[in-house]
Parts: sequence; C-alpha cells; structure tokens
Amino acid sequence: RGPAPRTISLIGAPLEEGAGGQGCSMGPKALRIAGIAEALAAIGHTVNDLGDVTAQYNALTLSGRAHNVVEVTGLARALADAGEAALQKGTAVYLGGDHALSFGSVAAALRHAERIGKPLHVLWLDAHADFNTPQTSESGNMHGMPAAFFCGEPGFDGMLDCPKLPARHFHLVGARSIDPAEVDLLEARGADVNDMAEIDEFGIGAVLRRILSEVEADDALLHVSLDVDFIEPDLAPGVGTTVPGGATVREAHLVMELINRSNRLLSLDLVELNPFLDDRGKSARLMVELAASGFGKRIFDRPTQPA
Ligand code: 6HN
Ligand code: MN
Ligand code: MN
Ligand code: MN
Repeated sequence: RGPAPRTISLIGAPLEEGAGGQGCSMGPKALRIAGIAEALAAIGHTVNDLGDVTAQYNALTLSGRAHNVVEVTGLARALADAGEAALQKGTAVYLGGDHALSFGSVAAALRHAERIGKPLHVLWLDAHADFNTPQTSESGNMHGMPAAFFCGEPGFDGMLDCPKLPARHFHLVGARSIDPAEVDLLEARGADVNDMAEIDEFGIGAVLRRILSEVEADDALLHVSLDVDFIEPDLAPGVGTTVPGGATVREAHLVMELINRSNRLLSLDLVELNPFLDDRGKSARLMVELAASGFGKRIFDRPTQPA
C-alpha cells in the first residue's frame, strides 16, 4: 500500500547565472536522465513534466554586489508564474538549476499559501544559509541570496512580487558554512538555524521532528529546498560549493521520509546539481532517490545491487 496519490508537476529551471561557475544549467536534463519522472510515477503519483521554463529578460539593476541580476530575475519571474499555476493542481518539483531559482519557487509557494489562507514554512537543507543581500554578499553570487529575499530583507527591489516569509518559518538544516554577515542577520531576524553540530548531538530525526511539529502546530504548508551540498561531498560530488562534514545518505533519506510522513509538502526544489562535476551520474541519482523518499517511496522498495 503506497501513499495517497498526488498530482506532481515537474518544472525545469536551467539556471546557472546565480552560481559562481557554469554547469547547473544541465541539471534539469541530468535529473530527467536519472529518472525523476519515472521514480515518482512508480510510487503511484500522476507526474506531468512541464519542461523547462523560459526566462523573460528585462533591464534591472540592484545596488551593491549582485551578478547577473537580469538573468536570475528573468528566470525567477517565469518560475514563480509557472509554479503558482502548478500549485493550483497539486505539488510542484523544481528541477534545478542553481539555488537562485528559489527566488521564484518560494515566491510561488508564498503566493499560493496566501491565496488559500495558510501559513508557509520553508525547510532549507543546505551547507549554506543563502541569506546574503547585495549589500552583504562577498561573492556577488545570487544563489547565496534567495532566503534573504523571501524573508523580506531590503536590496531586492524590482525583482518580483510575493508575500514575505516570517524568518521564524525559515528552518535551515545542515549548515556548516555561513558568512559572518549572514550569522548576524539570521540571529537578528530569529531564523531557525540548525547546524551540523546539532545534528550530531541530537540526531537529525529529533531536529526534523521538532521542525515538523511547528509546521503542524501552525497548520501550515511546507516548501523544501534541497541543495546537493547538504550531503557529504564524497557521496554527492556533483556540486560547485562542497563543504566537508555533510549529511550521510541515511540522514538525508530520513529527512525526506519524515517530510513524507508529515503530509505537509507543497513543493520541492532540487538545486545546485552540476552534472559537469558529477561522478557518473551519482549525485543526480541520489537526488532522485531522495525526492522519491519525500513522496513516499518505501525503504524496502530499494533494489539489491548485483555483485
Ligand atoms: N549555495 N555564502 C556564499 C556566498 O557566495 O554567498 C556561498 C553561497 C552558496 C550558495 O550553495 O546555494
Ligand atoms: Mn544553497
Ligand atoms: Mn549550498
Ligand atoms: Mn508560526
């Protein structure tokens, strides 16, 4: 007996201009080759692959340090509109694409939540906080900024319109590389930061159960953003921003299994996969497996590998 069937829209977001190097634009293709649609359909869900969104570019500048604002904004706007439409029919899975696509995917979730009158929580599975603004960023790379944007920090005027997320509803899990200015901002805003030390001390199950109980208590919807670099680099090498000391395969699976059990998942980002850096599709396949766990693939539905 599987989970209740859902209608899942796959939306490709071939963005790489938010990252410091090239390659993430190939991520949607790699996730499709790794079988994302088939994996979700095999659980019993209805899967509609809507293809890749097309960015629409308009002139825009931000003050401070932010590279490729026009490219990031163009993709994010298109994604927010496509995502908002998809959420009227069910669940959305965004195939990234660097993490700046979450300017758009979280905007879609916030608009949808407001429309149906429910709060939103965001679970950010990442080595990084992605809480820089053009004023604080040292790199100028916009994949390090989406969380600051949707939590309402200044500096993003003119990019796209959406309601703002209360910082207390921003749950960062797996963090181990946060810039000093981000540490100060996260603390000042009251974001929920769970670093790897807390995972080691209490176990990732306890951390997740506490977060999901807050979501439940709020009767809220949940957007999950899964950055490849959440996972230990040896296990998922296909990413440009590796930080040693990440989650194990089992820890990452448990997170996704608990998300499935919570029955709160509205939308999921699969981000930062860089196939140019991957090892024979290993990271792409792991991301697909983790997504399947988030949608109810059972632990005993895994094949035994031949010798
Ligand atoms: N990501 N904090 C660094 C920066 O450039 O702002 C790293 C950002 C990484 C972004 O992994 O999605
Ligand atoms: Mn990230
Ligand atoms: Mn990251
Ligand atoms: Mn609340």
